[in-house]
Amino acid sequence: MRSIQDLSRPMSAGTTNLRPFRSIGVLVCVLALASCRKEPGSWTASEEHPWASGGSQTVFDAGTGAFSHGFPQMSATASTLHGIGDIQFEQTFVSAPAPVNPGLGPVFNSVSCTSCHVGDGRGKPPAAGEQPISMLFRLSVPGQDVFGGPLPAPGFGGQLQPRAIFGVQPEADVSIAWTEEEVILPDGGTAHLRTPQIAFTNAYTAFPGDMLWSPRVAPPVFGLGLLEAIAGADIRSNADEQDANADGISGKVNEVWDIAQQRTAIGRFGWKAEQPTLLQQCAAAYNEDMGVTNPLFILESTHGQPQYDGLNDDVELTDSVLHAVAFYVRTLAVPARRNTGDPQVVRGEELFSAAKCDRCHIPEHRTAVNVAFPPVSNQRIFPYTDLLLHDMGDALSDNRPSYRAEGAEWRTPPLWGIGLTQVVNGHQNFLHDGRARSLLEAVLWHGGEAEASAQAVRMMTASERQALLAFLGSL
Ligand code: HEC
Ligand code: HEC
Ligand SMILES: [Ca+2]
Ligand SMILES: [Ca+2]
Ligand SMILES: [Ca+2]
Repeated sequence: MRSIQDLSRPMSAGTTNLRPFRSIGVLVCVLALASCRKEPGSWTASEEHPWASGGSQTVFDAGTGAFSHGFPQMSATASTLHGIGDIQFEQTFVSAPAPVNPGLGPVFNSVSCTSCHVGDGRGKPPAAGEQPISMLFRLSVPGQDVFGGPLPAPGFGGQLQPRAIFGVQPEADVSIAWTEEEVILPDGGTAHLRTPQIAFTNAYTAFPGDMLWSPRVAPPVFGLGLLEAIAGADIRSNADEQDANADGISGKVNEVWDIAQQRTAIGRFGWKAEQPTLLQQCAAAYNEDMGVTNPLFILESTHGQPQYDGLNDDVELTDSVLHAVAFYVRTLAVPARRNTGDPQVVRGEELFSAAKCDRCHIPEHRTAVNVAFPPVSNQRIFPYTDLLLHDMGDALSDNRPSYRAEGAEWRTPPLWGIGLTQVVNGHQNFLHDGRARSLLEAVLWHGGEAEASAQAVRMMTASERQALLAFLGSL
């Protein structure tokens, strides 16, 4: 693989206001030191290219493996650990006792990380008549636990596991039916938006009458180490909970419980930013999605429920495997943008900004200086997210609060790499429940704080919409 240092790719005309840095970079630095922001450390030429979505951890692969590359810039030791985590990410777990990867279940969603995060990319809702594989349902009942998190549903806990090991009952089956409505755009174009109707059947015991649930498809897992490396203060600086600047957008930080640190921390990961760190996100996945206990979650997800086996045995995953897997996702590189010089893409980027998409999908961040882990330190990245929660309107609400996130609030998902979804995952199902079947449908679902943005897209001419989509496709 080529690293970006080897490349001097042409910048697209007018893609950003940084263009002068390339052509007359040195001169600009001399004339306007302030705008060069040389501290801390200095920028390399390659860093100044907005197609380098992951800074120096950008890779050049627009094929099926686009999301699966390790950081191109890390030590040999780090690469080795990444490789160990890679293997673990693909391991299939089986029920205990077994010589290899025991501990699956008693109830579970899937047998390996990669079965949901296929190609390190995203999952999708099940086809008609099928059970979900790469989609899961969080459960709770109204109220909050001692940390402000959701209250587990009696008998079912915090997540529905529709599969179980031999001799144990799956918690329930899931059925999803879709209703579809036609949307007619002002220029005469049409789109079809489908809404899921979710039902749980064959429950192993009665559901609590007031149960709340939240559908989630597996999001892509690349680039996350760079998002983890954004300073908390930077995330907070974009929050505007009371909408003080009156632009209709009021991002808010989720504050969640960090188990390892035993304190409240900024939530960054998952569709509602409910996990503070990649370590905890991965540990929770082992525990809830696969039924594998580990050093952060020592109790089976069935603890306290009728199907709990009552054994207080050793945890089923070692600390070193857990850390290797977390390191693996922390060090997955970001694919470079494509076609940044295409005039349609350039026009689309202007429209993205004009429609105020960039207020939430904030294009650019600089990661904090991190002496302990230089590969993520001081990187100029283009993730297109603020990692904040936004009210997206009733139509997208799951009506299930979690920590500070209300039912209609979701974390702005990063858009980097989104144009490669079809190539990597063979589908274009977007949004938290995968209801959108194209980038346009995803945008048309935007409501709440993003209603004005969606309206701007509806009002666009067909060629403007094509340009916006071409831009999204270039990410
Ligand atoms: C049953 C499918 C499934 C399995 C198995 C699964 N995940 Fe996930 N993963 C998800 C879903 C769904 C989410 C979003 C969760 C949420 O919003 O709360 C997610 C989120 C994540 C995220 C955060 C992504 C982001 O953008 O914030 C990481 C990292 C992750 N999973 C890693 C793993 C690892 C490691 C494993 C294996 C130990 C694993 N997952 C197993 C479905 C799965
Ligand atoms: C108020 C903040 C906000 C604004 C403004 C906004 N978005 Fe979003 N966007 C979000 C959130 C939050 C989601 C996730 C919603 C969900 O999953 O239900 C999202 C989801 C998306 C997705 C799907 C991402 C995925 O991983 O599934 C795309 C594509 C997208 N937005 C593009 C746009 C475009 C284009 C615009 C401008 C026309 C825009 N957004 C404006 C917050 C915003
Ligand atoms: Ca287990
Ligand atoms: Ca459960
Ligand atoms: Ca605001």
